[in-house]
Amino acid sequence: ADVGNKQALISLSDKKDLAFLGNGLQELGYTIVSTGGTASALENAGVSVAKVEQLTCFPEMLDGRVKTLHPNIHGGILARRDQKHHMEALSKHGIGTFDVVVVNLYPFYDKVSSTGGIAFEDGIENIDIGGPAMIRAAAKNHKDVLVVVDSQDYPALLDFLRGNQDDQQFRRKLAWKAFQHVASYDSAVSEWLWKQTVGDKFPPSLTVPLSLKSSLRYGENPHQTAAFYVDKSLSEVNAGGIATAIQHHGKEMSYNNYLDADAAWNCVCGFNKPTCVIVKHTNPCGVASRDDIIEAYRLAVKADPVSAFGGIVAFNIEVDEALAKDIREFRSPTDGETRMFYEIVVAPKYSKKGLEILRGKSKTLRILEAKKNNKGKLSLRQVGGGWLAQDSDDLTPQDIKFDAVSAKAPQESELRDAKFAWLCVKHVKSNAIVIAKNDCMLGMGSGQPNRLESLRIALRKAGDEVKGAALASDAFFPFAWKDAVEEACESGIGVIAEPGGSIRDGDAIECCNKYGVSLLFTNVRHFKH
Ligand code: 93A
Repeated sequence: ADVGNKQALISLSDKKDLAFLGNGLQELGYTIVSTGGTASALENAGVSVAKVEQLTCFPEMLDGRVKTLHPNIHGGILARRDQKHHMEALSKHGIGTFDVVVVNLYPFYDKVSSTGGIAFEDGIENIDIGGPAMIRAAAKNHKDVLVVVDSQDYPALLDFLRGNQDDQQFRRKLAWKAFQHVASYDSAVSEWLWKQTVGDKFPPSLTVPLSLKSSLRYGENPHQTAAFYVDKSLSEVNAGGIATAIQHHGKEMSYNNYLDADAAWNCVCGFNKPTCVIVKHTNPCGVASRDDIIEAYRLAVKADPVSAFGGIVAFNIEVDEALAKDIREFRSPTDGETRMFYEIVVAPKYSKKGLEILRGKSKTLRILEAKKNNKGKLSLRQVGGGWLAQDSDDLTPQDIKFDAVSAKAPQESELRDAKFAWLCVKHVKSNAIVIAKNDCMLGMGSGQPNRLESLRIALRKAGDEVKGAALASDAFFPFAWKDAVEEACESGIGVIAEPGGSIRDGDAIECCNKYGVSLLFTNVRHFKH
């Protein structure tokens, strides 16, 4: 297509695919104008380019703080092509129009969240001013200026320029993305400045920079529309968690899949030994740690095979060939026949063979590779008309003292079991009870509106294995202490861990003493509503 004297303005910090873009635009007959570093990179790629200085008749000044902030640049972006006096003003001052603006910004997130952080002054220098000004100007005038902020859009841009350029939808979409890009950038700057001002104290500034990761097929139910947003305040390099997990195989992730995978991943990352966690509807229903991960996997299934069926399986170590085979072949302990079926497997790593075998398990099985969650993150929950904000619950058993308050002190193995149960109970919805022994969950009760019911469910699941096991309760036993503590003691529990702090604590201790059960107070509560 003959484009006459069309001009493109390119200024990029991230120069990924710049040669592709530059050559594409040059082939289409565009004159390219660029800032210093971008111009050099284009020249190296064999693309002819004019420097911004040639248009502004001004050198880049103040260490680059003022490069493109000039009427000869902004006039060329902002002029309304359909307004005669705008075009006359441009020609009076010898300013040419820009038809395409491609800009990405100083890598602020990556710099300020790099390990070890950076000096305050360096943070300030990484705040891009000229870039957002160009992006905003071009996005405002998107009717006549195409604005691109993401290298993934280069092919679509070139295709568009080769064809019919009247598609206002395409232009609007780019403009939307441009403002999104600048808004999330400014949020990250503001969030960082707030932290520099108040430290990690609450409340946070709550300008969490979000960007749309994907729209989802539907929400919790098929009649609800839904989408997934990622937190951009973490640099792409450092960000852990389910939002940045790589999906190697399987059906598209659903809203509920993300919730459940997140719960499983959060839980399994809390363990140091090789561990398998199985989650159903956000609750861990099987957890086991073993040096032999296959054994851990089988024990986690065995804890509650009915619930584990159709669940999410998470590991904190690599899934290798042998483990993958076991996941593929293992038959439900319920009937010894049916092969276990899962929605998702999530792990930090897969061996080549392991991945291949899991892919063969089923077409739909979602296989996720995730990085460890970042600690100290803000946790947000929506309520009608507002948001609740809190720190994430990052306490581990290492941070907690388990005070023996009963006449009988726990044996070393009982204390280990209590800590394991405690690590599990934190991830179970309140009211939460977990029964565990020998690094293995035996039963759990979750989400019941009274603790006694959760306890009964957990006891029933643990069955005969409850003898000598550890029981953890996410909060203290209140008025129903007698029923709850007594039922636990009667069932043969060896040790109980609970926060303590009830006015009836004395009764709980007395009851444990009567049965010769050890009682540990953690002084820490792990509600999860
Ligand atoms: O320091 S700035 O805020 N002042 C400006 O006038 C300006 N113009 C473009 N930063 C500015 N830029 C940014 O420079 C762009 O957003 C881009 O990220 C970067 C490209 O610089 P170079 O081409 O020299 O590598």
